[in-house]
Amino acid sequence: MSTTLFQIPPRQNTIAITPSIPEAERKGLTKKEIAADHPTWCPGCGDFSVLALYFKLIEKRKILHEKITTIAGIGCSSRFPYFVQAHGAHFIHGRALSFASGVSLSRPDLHVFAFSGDGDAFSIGGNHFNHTARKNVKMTLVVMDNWVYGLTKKQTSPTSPQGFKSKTDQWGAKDRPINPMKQAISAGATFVARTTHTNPNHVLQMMEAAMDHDGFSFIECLSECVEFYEGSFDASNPRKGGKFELVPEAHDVSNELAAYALAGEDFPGKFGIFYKSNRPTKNAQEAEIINDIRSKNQGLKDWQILQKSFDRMK
Ligand SMILES: Cc1ncc(C[n+]2csc(CCOP(=O)(O)OP(=O)(O)O)c2C)c(N)n1
Ligand code: SF4
Ligand SMILES: [Mg+2]
Repeated sequence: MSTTLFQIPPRQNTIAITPSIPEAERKGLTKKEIAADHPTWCPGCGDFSVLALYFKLIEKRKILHEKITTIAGIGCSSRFPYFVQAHGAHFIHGRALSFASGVSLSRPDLHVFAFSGDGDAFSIGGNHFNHTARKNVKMTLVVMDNWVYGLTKKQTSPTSPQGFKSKTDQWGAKDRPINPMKQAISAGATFVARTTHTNPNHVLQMMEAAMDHDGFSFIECLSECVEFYEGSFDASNPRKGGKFELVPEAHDVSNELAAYALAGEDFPGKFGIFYKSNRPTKNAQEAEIINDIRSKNQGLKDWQILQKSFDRMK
């Protein structure tokens, strides 16, 4: 009798990318090639600007198609990966960072970008935010902060200011909002920056700096929800009579306390890089452990090494 039924067929799903042109000579992607479906955001939503600048970043830095991945949770802002014609995932609410951590640790050659809303990142995903930051997993997280739950039509979010009237706080929000910059610094993020969708050059500058950072880089990007919180960021927009002020040149980005003090300024505060440090990444630390174990177990396949450690635990 044939045993074919019980044999595992060879893997069919491994795609070997063997471009005929050497990598250095390949042209980067154009916006036209990377822009996917028509974004379904409301006209005027700040998220359009963040998406356009992400395209610009990919174009400017000539990032190849197979070298970038775009990951998000759930929310208006988290629809982001739908609109990018490249590898990525629109994942579970609040879980973008756990998914992105897996991608980053298993594929260190990729630029991993995660996009979240204030609810996705700091309510349901608050736990993952803290742990990804403290572990310093290499990736860039852009939180498109609109101070409200947009997708579910106006509930109070963790960044909504006190007094904000929403469907969950009809008489005005009472809870003290979290400060994303303070939270990122204290949780251990090694790159912490702030920008706003109304200043495209600055958004691009922050994205580039974040991408070049070896570690968990976090950007809070103010991104107005014109439908449920119109005018929220006018005070930071010179075209609406507000002021956009950069982090002072004298600011020492390696000084955690100075960064914390900047984060504590009243709105609209400052924009730019608040904090940056070079703590070892989770990626580097894991790679070291893996290489060490492999070298002590030469001749064994990875699964045999794993089996050996399980056997030891019996
Ligand atoms: C487990 C789970 N809980 C709740 C929801 C409902 N939900 C979808 S998006 C969202 C909040 C979105 O707010 P935010 O992350 O700020 O994104 P925005 O829409 O404002 O960009 C909520 C509560 C859900 N989809 N899944
Ligand atoms: S509801 Fe708000 S956040 Fe959502 S697409 Fe519309 S303007 Fe943007
Ligand atoms: Mg929001």
